[in-house]
Amino acid sequence: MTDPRLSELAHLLPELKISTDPGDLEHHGRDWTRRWTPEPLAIAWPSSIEEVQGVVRWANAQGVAVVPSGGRTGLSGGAVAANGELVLSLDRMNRVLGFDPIDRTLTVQPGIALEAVHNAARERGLLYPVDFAARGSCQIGGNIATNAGGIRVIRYGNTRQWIAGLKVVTGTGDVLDLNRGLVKNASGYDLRHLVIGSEGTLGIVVEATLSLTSPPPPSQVMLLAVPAMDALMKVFAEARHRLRLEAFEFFTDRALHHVLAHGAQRPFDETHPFYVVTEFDAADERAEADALAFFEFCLGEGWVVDGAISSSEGQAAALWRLREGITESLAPHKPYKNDVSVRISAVPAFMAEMQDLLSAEYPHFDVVWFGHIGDGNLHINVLKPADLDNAVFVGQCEHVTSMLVETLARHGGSISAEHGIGLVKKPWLGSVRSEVEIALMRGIKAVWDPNGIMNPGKLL
Ligand code: 2HG
Ligand code: ZN
Repeated sequence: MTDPRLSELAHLLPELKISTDPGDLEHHGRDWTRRWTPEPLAIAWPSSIEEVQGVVRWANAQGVAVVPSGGRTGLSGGAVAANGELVLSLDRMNRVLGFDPIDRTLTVQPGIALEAVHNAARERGLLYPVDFAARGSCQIGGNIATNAGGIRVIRYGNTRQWIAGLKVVTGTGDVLDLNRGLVKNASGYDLRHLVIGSEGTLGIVVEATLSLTSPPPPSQVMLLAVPAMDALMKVFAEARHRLRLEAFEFFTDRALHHVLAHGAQRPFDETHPFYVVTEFDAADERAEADALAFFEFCLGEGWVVDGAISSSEGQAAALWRLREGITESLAPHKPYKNDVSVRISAVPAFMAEMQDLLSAEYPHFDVVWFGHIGDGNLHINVLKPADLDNAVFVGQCEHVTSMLVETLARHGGSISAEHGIGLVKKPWLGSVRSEVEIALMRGIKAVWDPNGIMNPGKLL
């Protein structure tokens, strides 16, 4: 350890695992964004709350910035360390600490993978319902820090809804024990909710008590081919009316093109402008008959032109793969990602306006739309043309983002629906938050983290 600051840290916390190995710095210094070159000072892997606290106190004393680091599956640069920060990895704090069947809560350390939380809940006959494609790699601490959403928000809401208690080490190194699993607690500002979605800028989540719920009845998955966006919204309204939805997602023909090129199986002989993947309760024959009646009704109205329904878990997984495989299939094309939201009813007008702007200004771009349309949350990935210089591409994409911002403003939407602000969307925070709001956010940060060591440069 040649850096005297790190020698001091090793001296203060002799059990703390620290690395300055170039491979570790490279690996842990970035998330799924690839725009910044990782340059952390070191990586530290605490294994207890006391060690996290010790690191934060050391960081304050030494003036070293700390980047909290989970599964690093984020898409907004929230876990990038490109300025000599200490990356504080929660990988070693990955255990289930307790379960209470009366409270129906699971208490976990922050470094546990979302999928392990799902499994732990299932083993106890219950469900932790927040879910998305990165479930195997992302960690619950990161889910909380970003208030992660995903594919079942339509039924269960965002991560925020499932956090009954939080232990947090603040930027001053204090440990807070927030809400302690209480269902009711009318005692002033709910600091737990301030931490949820704060992107590591206020403190580090070191323990979470998660609410669990009853597992849903058996479900079915339906894939629908849809000729137009207006029709898709009618399908959505009808589905919400007739079925008990778990998910309602969409993607375009361009998205399907890339997933198929990546090895997924073609669902229909013909191609169609839009596709819907929807999952709904199908507990008995009556529910299955309702689903069929819904499909036939949509077909009769001309809102849907083809469809497939799962009759086994394998088929359900294959249909989901068409939607969940999109991000991975786009990755080789170095996509510039946007994650926006508008009111559900505003989706068709918003999309049409954006598509007009894009085809007028950037007709050569392959723009892939998909996402959680049942939440009004659209992912817009612009793929880099192979022959275009990367810096020029990023510049043009930032212009696309400005066009998005203007169009979103007309529709009262948001430039970040579920991926957070991080580094990527920071220049546009002012498009969704007023000056007064941002000043309040800065004031809050100054209280929680007076030396500005917690994930500096992200969000604010
Ligand atoms: C999803 O919904 C994720 O699949 C990733 O939020 C979206 O890759 C993206 O743009
Ligand atoms: Zn998403």
